[in-house]
Amino acid sequence: MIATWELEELAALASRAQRILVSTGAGVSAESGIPTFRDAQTGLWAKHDPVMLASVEGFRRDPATVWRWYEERRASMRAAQPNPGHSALAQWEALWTGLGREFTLATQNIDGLHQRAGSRSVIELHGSIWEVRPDGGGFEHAFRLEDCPLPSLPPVDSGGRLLRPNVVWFGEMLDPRNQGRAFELARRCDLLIVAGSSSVVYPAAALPLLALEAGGAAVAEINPQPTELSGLVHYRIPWPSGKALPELLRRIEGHLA
Ligand code: BV8
Repeated sequence: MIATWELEELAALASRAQRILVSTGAGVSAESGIPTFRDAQTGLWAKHDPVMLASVEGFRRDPATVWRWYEERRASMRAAQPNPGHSALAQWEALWTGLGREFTLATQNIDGLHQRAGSRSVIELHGSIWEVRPDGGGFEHAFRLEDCPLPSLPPVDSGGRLLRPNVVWFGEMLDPRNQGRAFELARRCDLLIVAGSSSVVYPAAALPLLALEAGGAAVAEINPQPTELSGLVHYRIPWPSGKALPELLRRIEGHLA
């Protein structure tokens, strides 16, 4: 199987990497039972119009409906468990930290499953479904609100101000601290892996392009389906991340032994 040969080459290279950036999308949480956005049958966007729901306009127009959608997702994310792909990334980070090397995760996912699996160095590019902030307030006003179900929809703060999910909606800028750090890591890394992303949504999708442009990194993609990025990467592992990541880590450990 071609993937095994590429996996072995990637593992040998990864075992020598000093600064790793892994960029994850909804596909990494798919094996935890959380629907991705694009899968036609189960995709979130198949049933809803993301611009209607994951946008400021949609929220301002009907905050209760948007909150019902987020409440539904909070419940399914709360019930979900990290899968072997999440665990392998957490173990890999611990291994690299122990070796005095750098390992950072930049995720488009808002479910918090990377942190529940034990990952520490996580940049939540699109925010967190477990955080809220006053509508109109900046990222610095965010705070955790993990009650599930929420006491009232839409939730308000003690001053009666409407609260919104602390996520990045379409047409909104990312938290510049997160975007700046992820972009800087993409330019400096010597290995960038994109796992479980259709690489369609920007600026997150720019990370592998920045690494390729900087010229110092090997770039790999883990995705059962081809994407816009597939033709540009050095390694492509067409496996589910729950299978590819543990197998990759096992081979890396073999090279380090
Ligand atoms: C911004 C949080 C400045 C909310 C999300 C035209 C061209 C280029 C860009 C634009 C454009 N027009 C507008 C834009 C900008 C826009 C954008 O990129 N649009 C796209 C659709 C073209 N971006 C923005 O608006 C961003 N802000 O740019 O600000 C600006 C301002 C104004 C105007 C212009 C620019 C903000 C984007 C953030 C939106 N928020 N989420 C919430 O979740 O509720 S996006 C959301 O969808 C996710 O966070 C994620 O980013 C995206 C879905 O992507 P994926 O995670 O990749 O998931 P997807 O379902 O697509 O793919 C899953 C993949 O997994 C598949 O490939 C599948 O094969 C694979 N898979 C499945 N199972 C597995 C698997 N892989 C491995 N293992 C498995 N088991």
